[in-house]
Amino acid sequence: MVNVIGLGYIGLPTALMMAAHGVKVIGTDYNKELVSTLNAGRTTFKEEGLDELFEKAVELGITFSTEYQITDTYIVSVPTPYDEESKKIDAKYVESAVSTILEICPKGAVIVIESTVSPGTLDKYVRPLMIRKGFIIGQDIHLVHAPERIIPGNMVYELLNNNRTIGADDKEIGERIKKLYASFCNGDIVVTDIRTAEMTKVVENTFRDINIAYANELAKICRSDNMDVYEIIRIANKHPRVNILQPGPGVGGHCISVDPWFLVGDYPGLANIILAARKINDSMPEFVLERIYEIMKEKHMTDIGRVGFYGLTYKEDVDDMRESPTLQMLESMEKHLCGNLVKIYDPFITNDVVPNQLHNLDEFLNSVDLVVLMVGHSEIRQNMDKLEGKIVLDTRNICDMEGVYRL
Ligand code: SAJ
Repeated sequence: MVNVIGLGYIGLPTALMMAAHGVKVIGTDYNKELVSTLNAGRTTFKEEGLDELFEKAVELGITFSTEYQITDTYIVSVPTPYDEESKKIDAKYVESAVSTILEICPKGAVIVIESTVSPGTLDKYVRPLMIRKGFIIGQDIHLVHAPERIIPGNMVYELLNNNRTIGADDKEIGERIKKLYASFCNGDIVVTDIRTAEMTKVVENTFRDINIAYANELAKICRSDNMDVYEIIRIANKHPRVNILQPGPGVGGHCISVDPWFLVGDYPGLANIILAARKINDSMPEFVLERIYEIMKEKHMTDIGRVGFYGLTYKEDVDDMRESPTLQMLESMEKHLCGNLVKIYDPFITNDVVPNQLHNLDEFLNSVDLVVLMVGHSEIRQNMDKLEGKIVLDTRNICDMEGVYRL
């Protein structure tokens, strides 16, 4: 039996996927409300294919609890934030999960850490916990790192098909855990050591952050000299070895905007491109605000209350708002005392989280003159005609209406 600890954006789909493929799984989370929602037969966030997977997993016997279970395999999938000041990982959730497991686990149990961690975290924070409690690692307890790689918006497909990395001290244990993941994963599963697995995961997300930063920097350069960045990227990408990503209003989500900081925090002075990329991506919400003020001036608009932000989530067709560029813009506007004036709408956010949030697309559009497209949800892509007659700032390059403003 596998006890999955942490039933968030990664832990829940992973637990369901294993259960749907015949593994006996109990999912544990300290959040009572979340556990009772799952036990009442409802998923806790929206994701393509998740409800179907949930049904299958429940049919095959998955259960959810707030209690840790006595079993031989644990998968830990808890948040790993970074400390804003030191830029280093804050491993408190991993430490607390591992400590609780150590209270109850039988001799020889395997603890698999799925959460993304900075290189060296398991050595620095997890092993000492085990040693302090008198466990002999490799005998009484085994440690594995199996970082997740699934992308929100396509999680179910990617769980089934992505290649994976498993880091273990002991090859035999690594192979055992590989077998567990192979119960559902069709991709290649590479077994390596823990340190390499930790570093590889962070390096992957950093690669994407740097590439997005390049696109964002190009957007700024092209804007300064009145060139069309999208056309330039489109043509450049016809080169067989060029694949530039898309500029946008900033990098949100809890992965790409966080993980590169681990390298900056741990290798100050060495992580130079990485730091520059982070700064460029973090500057994008402010760049969008500047574009808004420029457009308002050009259109002789004086009432910020007639500006509307379409999209609160960090990217399209997900309901996750963590590190969302829209929230960052609102925060910055609050400092200038106008953050509570703009209208906001997002079809994926049904509860009120910010002032002036509307819950209907037509009502939202009727209440504004300038629409800032912050997120390219399918809803707006399918309703572009509703933007006719509006001034539009399209930060995602999804609207081909005449006269639309872009980054
Ligand atoms: N973005 C752009 N331009 C682009 C691509 C993305 O501005 O061309 C923005 C998005 O709008 C979003 C942010 O970047 O705000 C990040 O989105 P994403 O779709 O690139 O990635 P995430 O954060 O949803 O998921 C990433 C993935 N990592 C990589 O692709 C290397 C995923 O595979 C990881 O599992 C996930 O991080 C994670 O949990 O670590």
